[in-house]
Amino acid sequence: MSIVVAVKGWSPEHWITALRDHSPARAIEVMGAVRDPGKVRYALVWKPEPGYLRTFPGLEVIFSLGAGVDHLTTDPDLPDVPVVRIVDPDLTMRMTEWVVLQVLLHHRQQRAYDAFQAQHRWNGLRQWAARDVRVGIMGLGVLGLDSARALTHLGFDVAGWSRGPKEEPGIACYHGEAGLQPFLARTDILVVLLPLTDGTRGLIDATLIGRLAQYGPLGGPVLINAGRGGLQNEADVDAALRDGRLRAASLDVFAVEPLPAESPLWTAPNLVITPHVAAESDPVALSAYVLGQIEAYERGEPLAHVVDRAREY
Ligand code: NDP
Ligand code: OXD
Repeated sequence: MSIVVAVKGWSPEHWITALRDHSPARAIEVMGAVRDPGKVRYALVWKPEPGYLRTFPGLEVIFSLGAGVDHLTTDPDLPDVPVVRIVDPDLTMRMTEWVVLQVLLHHRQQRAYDAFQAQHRWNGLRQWAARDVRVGIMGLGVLGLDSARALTHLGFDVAGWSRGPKEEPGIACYHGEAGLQPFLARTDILVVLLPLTDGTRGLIDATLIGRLAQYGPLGGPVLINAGRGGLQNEADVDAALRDGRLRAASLDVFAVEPLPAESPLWTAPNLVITPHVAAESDPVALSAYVLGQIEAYERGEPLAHVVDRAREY
C-alpha cells in the first residue's frame, strides 16, 4: 500500500522529504519510477499527464496539491475516485497577502511613485481613502472570502460574487447571472478568484470589462486575476489596457504558462505580471494536511474538501 507523488513543474523531492518527515513508515513512490503500480492507494498530484492516474488500479483517493482542480477535471480518463483539494490556512494566507498587495499597489499608486523615483522627482499625487474604493471579488469561496475579509479590515468597500447566495457581515454579496451586472457596476477594483470550469472559462472579456464602474476614484477600473488564465480573454485585457478601458491590472495566471516571450502582455501599460506565485503550495504545510486527511480516512472518517465532479470545483 503506497502513496504516489506525481507533480509536473515542481520538484518532487521537497514533497517526499516532507511526507517522510511526517510519516516515516509510509511507502512513497514517485512518478516515473513507480515500482509497484498495483499497490498505489493514494495519489498526490499537480498537473499529471491525462490518463496517468488510470494506471493505478487500486487507487482510492486523489489529492490535488493545489486549491484548483482544473488540472484534473480536464482529464477524460480521471479515475472515478474522490478528488480532494487543498484548503489550508498556509495557502489561504499566501493568497490573501498577494491580493492585498496588489489592491494596495494600485490604490496607493505605487507604480507612479516608482516611475517618479526613477526620474528623481518628488511628486505627491491625490490619494483617496480606502472607503472610497469599491473592491469586487469574483469567487467568494475559501480564498475569495479570506481576501474580502482582509480588505474589509483595511477599510475598502467590498462586495463578492458567487454562484449561490451568501451572507457575510460587512460584505455586499451578489450571486448568479442576475447578480453579475449590479456587482460589476459597483466595482472599481475587480479581483478574480474563480475556479476554471465550463461556466467560467473566458468570462473576463471586453464585454465584462465594459460593465465595470467607469468613473471611480482610480480613474478607471482595475483588474486583478489570480484564479486561472483561462478565465480571461487575454487579447481583450491587452486591448483594454492599451486604450484605457482598464486603468491597470495585476495578472498572476495566464492561458499559457510560462507566459510566452512573444505575448503582447509583457509590454501592456500599467500591468503587473507575477509568474503564478500568488499562493504557492508549501510541501511542509500541505503534506501535513494531506497525511492528516489520509489518517482520518483510514480511521473511517469522511474526507474533507472533496471536489464536486458535476460543478468542476
Ligand atoms: P472555492 O471552491 O472555495 O471557491 C470558488 C468560488 O467561485 C465559490 O464562491 C463559487 O461559488 C464561485 N464560483 C464557481 N463557479 C462560479 C460561477 N459559474 N459563477 C459564479 N461563481 C462561481 O475555491 P478557492 O477559493 O479555494 O480557489 C479559487 C481558485 O483560485 C482555484 O480554483 C484556483 O484556480 C485559484 N488558485 C490560484 C492560485 C495561484 O497561486 N494563482 C493558488 C490557489 C488557488 P459558490 O460559493 O456559490 O459555490
Ligand atoms: C492552486 C495554484 O490551485 O497554485 O493552488 O494554482
